[in-house]
Amino acid sequence: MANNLDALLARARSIREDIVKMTTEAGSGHPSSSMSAAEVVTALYFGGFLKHDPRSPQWPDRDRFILSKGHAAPVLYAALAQSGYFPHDEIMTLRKIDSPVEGHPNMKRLPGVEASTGSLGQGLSIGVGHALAARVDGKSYHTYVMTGDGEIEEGQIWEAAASAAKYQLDNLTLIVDRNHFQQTGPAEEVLNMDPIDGKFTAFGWKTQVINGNDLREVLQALDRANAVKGMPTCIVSLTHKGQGMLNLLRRLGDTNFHGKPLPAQNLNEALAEIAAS
Ligand SMILES: Cc1ncc(C[n+]2csc(CCOP(=O)(O)OP(=O)(O)O)c2C)c(N)n1
Ligand SMILES: [Mg+2]
Repeated sequence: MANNLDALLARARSIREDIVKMTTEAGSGHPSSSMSAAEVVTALYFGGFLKHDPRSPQWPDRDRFILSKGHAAPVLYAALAQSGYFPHDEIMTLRKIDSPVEGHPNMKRLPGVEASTGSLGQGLSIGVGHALAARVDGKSYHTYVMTGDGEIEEGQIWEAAASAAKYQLDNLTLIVDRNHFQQTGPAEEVLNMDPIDGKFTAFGWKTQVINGNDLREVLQALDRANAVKGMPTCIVSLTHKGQGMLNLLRRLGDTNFHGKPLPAQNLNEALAEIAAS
């Protein structure tokens, strides 16, 4: 387990490096939104949770991961490329004309992308559909969805939450990336959704609140989610937007840094901070 944990921590660093490199090269994108989610995505793709086969992206029995906060596409692209879904150097074509590595995930153009997302609020409904389909088809795959904490202000999230509880979807796990910021400022100030876990509990979900930038806690939470029967699970994942380059963001005077790539002159500083994390 210790060796495995070290390997996963190295993987999370490598994913963060990819995130800052591809967004700086693109000159646009959402590195801070991507970096808060690195431990969860690392645990899913490399920690043994997602049953998947990069050589067979449409394998019917695969587990699904739906990145509902589609603007955090770089964290998904890094995980998919490092898993072998497409050549790793393609991440550097992010947001370039004609590249399938689009600003938001496009399931029609890139293998491994389960849903075309970016219009916030839709991914949990898609996840409910997959989870219900698994039941209808008699399959045992698990569906994971990640939303942002600002994103859960969308009404469609709560329609999906009510449906998932009604149908007792214990094959569905939602991770809310609680990084405390959304586009225009602190999430709690724009529209306070606290208590997030209390709301999901009231909707009939099993809930957990964890430090989502602590890989060990993430692994334990995903394990516990797998053991829940008769109801869906929501993991409120307390994270930092820009985790891995927080010192740099503080120095730049913007710890939200929403939708901003790092300027090229700050890239090496970010990479050094990631390497030391
Ligand atoms: C329906 C919809 N409205 C607005 C936007 C523009 N938008 C993109 S990211 C974002 C903020 C999302 O905040 P949060 O869910 O907390 O994600 P974070 O970037 O903090 O991970 C907004 C408003 C969008 N993509 N979709
Ligand atoms: Mg947020």
